[in-house]
Order: sequence, then C-alpha cells, then structure tokens
Amino acid sequence: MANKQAYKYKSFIDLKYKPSKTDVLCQYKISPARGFSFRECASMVAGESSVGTWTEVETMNARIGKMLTPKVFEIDSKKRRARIAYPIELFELGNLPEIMSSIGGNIFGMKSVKGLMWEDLTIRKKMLKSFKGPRFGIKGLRKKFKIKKRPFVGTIVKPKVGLQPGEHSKVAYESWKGGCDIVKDDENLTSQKFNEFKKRFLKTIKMLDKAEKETGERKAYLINCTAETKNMLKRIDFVEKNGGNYIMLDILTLGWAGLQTARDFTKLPIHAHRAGHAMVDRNPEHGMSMEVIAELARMVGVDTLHIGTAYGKMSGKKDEILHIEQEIEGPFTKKTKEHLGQKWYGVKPVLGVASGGVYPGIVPKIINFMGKDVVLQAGGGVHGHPLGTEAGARAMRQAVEASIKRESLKKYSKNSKELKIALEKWGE
Ligand code: CAP
Ligand code: MG
Repeated sequence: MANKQAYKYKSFIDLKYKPSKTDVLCQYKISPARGFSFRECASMVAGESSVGTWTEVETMNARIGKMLTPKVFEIDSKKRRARIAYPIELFELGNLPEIMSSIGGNIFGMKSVKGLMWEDLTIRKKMLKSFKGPRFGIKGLRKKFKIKKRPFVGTIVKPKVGLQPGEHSKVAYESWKGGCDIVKDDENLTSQKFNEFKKRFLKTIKMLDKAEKETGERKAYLINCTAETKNMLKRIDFVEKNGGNYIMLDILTLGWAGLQTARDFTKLPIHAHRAGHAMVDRNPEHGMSMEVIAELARMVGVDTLHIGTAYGKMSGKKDEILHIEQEIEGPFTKKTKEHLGQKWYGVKPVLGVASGGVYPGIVPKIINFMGKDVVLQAGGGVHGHPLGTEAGARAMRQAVEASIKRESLKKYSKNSKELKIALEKWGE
C-alpha cells in the first residue's frame, strides 16, 4: 500500500532544457488544486500526458525515460503558465485521436489540477506532414470560384431546420441570385425526415446551376455531410457524383477521426463548422483554445473555418480572433510571451469565416479588422431583410462593395435601396 505521503510524479521540470527541432510544444494555463504547488502540477501534467502516473512503477526503464520523457522547459507561475516539450516519438504520426488522447486527454481530469486550459501548440514539420492539410487553400478557392480579391459573401439557409427540400432550394436560389457566393446548410441540418439529404442536394444543386447561368458568377453549395463515417462517405460520394462543389462538416461533433476520413476521401473543399467549440474554449480556466482547434483543423486539412467575428453574436475576443486568423491564413506565427510560434512549411492556408450575428451594417468593421481574405457569412442578416432573401443578399454585396471602395455605407446606400433598408432595420 502506498505510504501516507501522496506520491509525487517524478519531476519532469527541466528549465535548462532547450526544445529540439522535433519536440512538439504545448502551452497550458494550470490552476493547482489546494495542497499542490504550481510546479508539482506542471510536472504532473507533463507526466500524465506521456509516460507517468500517480506513483513510480517498477516496470519503468532508462530507455523509455530517455526516449519519451517530456520536459517542462518554461514556467511562469504568476501567469500560471507552463510550456512542455514532448518528444515526437511519443505520438503516432497521422493519428490525431491518439495525439489528442495524450496532450488533450487525462490531464484535464486530474484532482491535483483544478483547472487546465490548453492555450497553444507548436506542431513540428514531421507531424504536420503526416496529415494532408487543406486541398485548396485560399488561392485555390479564389481560383475555383473566380473571386479574385474581395471577401466571399455567404449565407446560411434559415430557419436553421424545418424547410422542405423545395423550400430550401428556393431560399438558396434567391441567396445566390442576390449575390451570395456561398450558401450553406445550418450546423444542425443533415438528413432529417422533413429535409432528406439527397432530395435537398439534387434540388439545390439545380438552383445553383440556374443561379450561375443568370448571374454569370460561380456559386458554392456547402451541404452538411456530418454523419456516422460510413454514411458521411456515402453522402460525400453522392455529392461528388452529382455535381457538388463543396462539402460542410461540423468538425467537432464529427470528431477528429471523422474529419481525417473525410479529408482522405473527398476531392472537394471542406467547410469546417465549429459547433461545440464553446464547450471547450469559452472558459478561460479550463479546456482547449480555439487557436489549438484551428491549428489542428489546418493540419488535418479544411479549406474554410469559422473563427468568429468579435462584432457578432458569439463569444470570442478581438485579439484572439486576429491571432487565430494569422495562425490559419499565414505561413508562420512568431513565439511571444503569450503564444508559441508555429511554422507551416507550405501547408496551405485556411480561409477564415466571420459568421454569427453578421449583417450589412457591420461588414466594413469586419473587413477592417479581418482583411479581405475572409468569408462574410450572414444568416439572419440576409433572410431577415424586410424585402426578403434576394434583397438581403444584395445588401450584403453592396456593403462589401462600399467597403472595398472605402465609401461609407450611408453614402453608398443612397444608390443602393437594399442596403439602405438594411441599415434602417439594423443600423451600422
Ligand atoms: C450564424 C450561424 C452559425 C454561427 C456559428 C448560427 O447564423 O449559422 O452557426 O455563425 O457561430 O447558426 O448561428 P446567423 P461561429 O448569421 O443568423 O447568426 O461562426 O462563431 O462558429
Ligand atoms: Mg448555424
């Protein structure tokens, strides 16, 4: 029986350690439970996520210790921050569920640690390259949909669920006709009785073709293929075989293995909805940050990813959203006091999606804040327009045009009736 004194994890702290080029780095914010020091908790997090457990084991040996022991190489107890370097041999490359079971697993439930927030991650080249990364990237999307510079304009068919396939396809057509480049399903619409997947797809893709002919613009339909993986693959296959040009996945409810399976299978761009992210990233004291989710999504390979807007209805602070945008759209991010650095070694960028309470009046602010490499996506902000969906889409495009021309919305709305009415209803 263990003696009274609680066994302390073998100390994994080595503040002299300089991480190697292949070490995977994690940054955690750690809140020790009563009776445990910060250093002890940092060491326990390192141990429990790798080779350790609550007590020394007779079966441990020097070879394992040398090869697989992580090092806590930086600690800032004031900020309750620890940075841990994990030997890459600890992980099965190409297997994100296993990686998550290590650095995103048991450590969140240890009694000795009251709160643990996984803030950042440095993924090394060898691990990055064991996944496919985005198939299209921003350049590929712009080429595929012939949108040279401006932000993409998207909408979500609303109400979220309930429309039948014919009604759904009509709303999609009006959105495309009015100027949306993208129409997506909502995150909780897949293949319910009232709107079955194949029926919805066939009717809506017909409307896409009609809208493309009438507008002379390329249009995208992001049909939600989230399902049990065998079903998901059947649906993606159906979309590919019937003229589809995009798929949408709720990547967190689908799970990392499901996303890997879809990425390995499809030839189409993947739109990553992040429904459920706030379960893990909203409480700053416990969970995993949207930045880590975004890095993992880029590594596996999505083409567009919701990252928040800061001006909309959902949580997410401005500086956090900007940093995530850099992380998914840039070639690298630098190490700072707050963040670990990340090099992407040519892994294609992911186009950020600003969505959630978006409407024409806040378009200039979002473009100012997030730049032009963004999808401006409005559901209520299109279908809530007093003159209806087509007018709502027109108003969104007019707001984008005004912003690109650096004209005030007020001035631009003088010759744009739909924008004027949107401003009267929702303001700027
Ligand atoms: C937006 C939306 C998206 C949110 C998700 C919704 O609709 O379709 O799911 O954008 O949030 O269902 O709320 P509205 P986030 O335009 O009508 O708000 O983008 O932050 O992941
Ligand atoms: Mg939605």
